[in-house]
Amino acid sequence: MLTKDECKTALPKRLLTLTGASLEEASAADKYAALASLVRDYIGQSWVDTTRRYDNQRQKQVYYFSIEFLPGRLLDTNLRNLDIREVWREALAELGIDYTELTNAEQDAGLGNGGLGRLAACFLDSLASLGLPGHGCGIRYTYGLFEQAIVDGMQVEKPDTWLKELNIWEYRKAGKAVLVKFGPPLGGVKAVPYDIPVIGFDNRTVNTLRLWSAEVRDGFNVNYSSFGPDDYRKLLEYKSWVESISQILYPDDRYEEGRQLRLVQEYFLVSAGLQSIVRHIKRKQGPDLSHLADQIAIHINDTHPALAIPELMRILMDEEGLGWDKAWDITTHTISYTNHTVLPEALEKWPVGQIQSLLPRIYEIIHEINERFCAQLWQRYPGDWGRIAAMAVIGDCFVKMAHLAIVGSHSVNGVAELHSQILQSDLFSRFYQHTPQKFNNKTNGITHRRWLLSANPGLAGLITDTIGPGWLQRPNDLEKLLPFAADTAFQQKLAAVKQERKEALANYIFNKYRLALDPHSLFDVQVKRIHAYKRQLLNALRIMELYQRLKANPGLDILPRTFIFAGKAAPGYYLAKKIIQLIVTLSKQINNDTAIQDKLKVIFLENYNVSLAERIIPAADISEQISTAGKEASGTGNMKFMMNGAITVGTLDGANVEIREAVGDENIVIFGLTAGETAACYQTGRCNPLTIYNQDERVRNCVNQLIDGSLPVFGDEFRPLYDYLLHPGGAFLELQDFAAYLEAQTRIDRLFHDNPARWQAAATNIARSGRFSSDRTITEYANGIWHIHP
Ligand code: GPQ
Repeated sequence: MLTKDECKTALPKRLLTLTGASLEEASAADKYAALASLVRDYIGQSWVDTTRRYDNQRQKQVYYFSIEFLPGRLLDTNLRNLDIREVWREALAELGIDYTELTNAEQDAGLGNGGLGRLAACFLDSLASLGLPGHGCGIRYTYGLFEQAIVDGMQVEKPDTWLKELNIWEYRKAGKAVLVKFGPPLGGVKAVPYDIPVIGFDNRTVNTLRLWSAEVRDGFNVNYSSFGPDDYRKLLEYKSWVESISQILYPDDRYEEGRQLRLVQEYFLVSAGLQSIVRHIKRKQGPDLSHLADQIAIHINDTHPALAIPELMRILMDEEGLGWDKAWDITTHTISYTNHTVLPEALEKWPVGQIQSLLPRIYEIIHEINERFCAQLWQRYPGDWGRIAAMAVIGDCFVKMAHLAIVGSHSVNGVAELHSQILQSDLFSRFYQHTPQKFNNKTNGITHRRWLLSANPGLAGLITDTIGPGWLQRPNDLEKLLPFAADTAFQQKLAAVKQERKEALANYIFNKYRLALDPHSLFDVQVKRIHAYKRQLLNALRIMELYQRLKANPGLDILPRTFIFAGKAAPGYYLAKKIIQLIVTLSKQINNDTAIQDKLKVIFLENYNVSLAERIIPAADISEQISTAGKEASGTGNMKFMMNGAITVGTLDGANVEIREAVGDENIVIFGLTAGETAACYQTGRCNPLTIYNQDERVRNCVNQLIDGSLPVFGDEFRPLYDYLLHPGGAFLELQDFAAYLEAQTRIDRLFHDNPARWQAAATNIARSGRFSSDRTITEYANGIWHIHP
């Protein structure tokens, strides 16, 4: 066990060797680097041991393939999981170093856009913490998701230079590089793995997140001086092409543009990942791959890694000499697939010509998969051309990646009950009829270690004082809080913890934006990617309505509210950027209006990322989860808020449905059309927003403000939002749900007026949040799909 004195001597030493700085001169970033580097030493042995244990026991291992991983900062989590956080805190304090300042000096690892990438990070944490043999496989982007700044009310993007400083957590494994064969005549790209340890919670397990970086292949530099100028130019072109592959994360959330470089990234990831896995298995367990599906499982996080299917076929046939049937049997039993959305613009399809020219052999295999699949369908549904065309992997000159993923895997799951039902009854209904046994649900989860223990230490402490520490290992034990939910003393402590988090956030906001918030107002929060279907616009409209009402009647009896927004818009997503501009405009208008006596404030926080989420979520009173029913596959922010005692105002969408089941109707505020009703709206086209605009004066007043000059902007800035809202059939039913949303807000007001009921609801939310721990989710994947064991 590490002693405090050892820590106190080790840090200044390491600081000196690593950064050349003394304790007095060193910056917070230097001190962070020194401590992280010591932690890195500390886990080395457990990491090697874990790998050896898996290999020696020939354990089945899962590889989670994902184009995004969004872990955020790692130092605090790692210290905690290794159970050396307290000793280090004390040692640092005695050295005169502030622990929080040091850990906050770490750059976020932001290699993801939002929910999908953050889910992958939560899953890795749970795999390691449950002692399960499971690893991540992704891309080491030189630039992660852009940094967002708000300038003149508008989003501007700046590059995320997270690798500018040395990345302490990664180990470059040059000896484990593989060659990915594709591209222009100079052919072949070297894929170099960078391994990041994934440390389990207090269990000596260290798994691996392997991120691949593209480099010019070996021998590239040899002899080029003897080349003619044209050859030299070609070489430089090749070099810059290669380096572009792992350069940048595509910032388009749930939207696929069909860009060639993205396809290159997808193939690069799966080819490098599969080659290294196959090589490892052969080295450790011999050359016979006919039992591969019992040795490993490969999971594809959405369809971005779906080329794993033809690539594994290629390896098994072309490199290992297996025949089609055997290779197909192995491939389909190895691979499983999760769908994360039903939005049509997010469903990947690649033009045949694009795949064919970049990856001729892979295309051949996809073509053959399609031929055989269609022949099978023809046997089963003779003459049913319509059905076969709708299910084909290749159609209209496109390769449909979801179809490829379903056909080539043994398991297909959605990420919440409602979402999985929609997949079965709607989006993939024909596939469900054809192979119902493949389909299942795995409701998402979040790691309670980061989102409660670490983000909200005050609340975690209160919980442990009340029910003991068992919930850390068994999150369902949080239910032991239920008997305390109505207990006045407990409620007061809960209120005090929330107040403390709100004050901390208010301080942060004041220091950064010079805006003073009332920490006793209700913090009403919507933080997530900006997207039409998530309906930040609906939230903005009701703020406009409330503001008007308050101006008309300054004596109105409302609880003061602070509306907090944060989230990035895809750089090319015009409407989403307009929504940000509207929110910022409202904040200017409302925050400066003395007539309403500080009863309302609006703020848009820049550059939402994991570490900002860790500040905001514990401070929230109200969690806005208001997507159009049927459109949000699950949502995971909803779970983080609930676990921190916020009350959800939400539609019956995604995992909100299950949150309501868990907490009961009196502890959540549900409103709006159901998924069945929104589907009917879209189908019949009978939900014309104009009808509502004409009927409801409140709707008309708010929508008109977008164009009638009442907002403090020059010109017709918000006409596009106005047109969007009134366009028949186009919008996400904002106006259809508007009245219900206002009514939901009065219910929330009523609940928050009644202090005991409000804190009972908060406590119940926390107590029932255990089932949304990713430990539960991962246990279900491990038992139901991957068949792996601790
Ligand atoms: N999700 Cl397809 C993303 O964050 N990005 C994507 O490209 C796609 C889905 C989200 C989805 O919208 C949320 O409802 C889920 O909770 C989340 O994935 C994780 O499953």
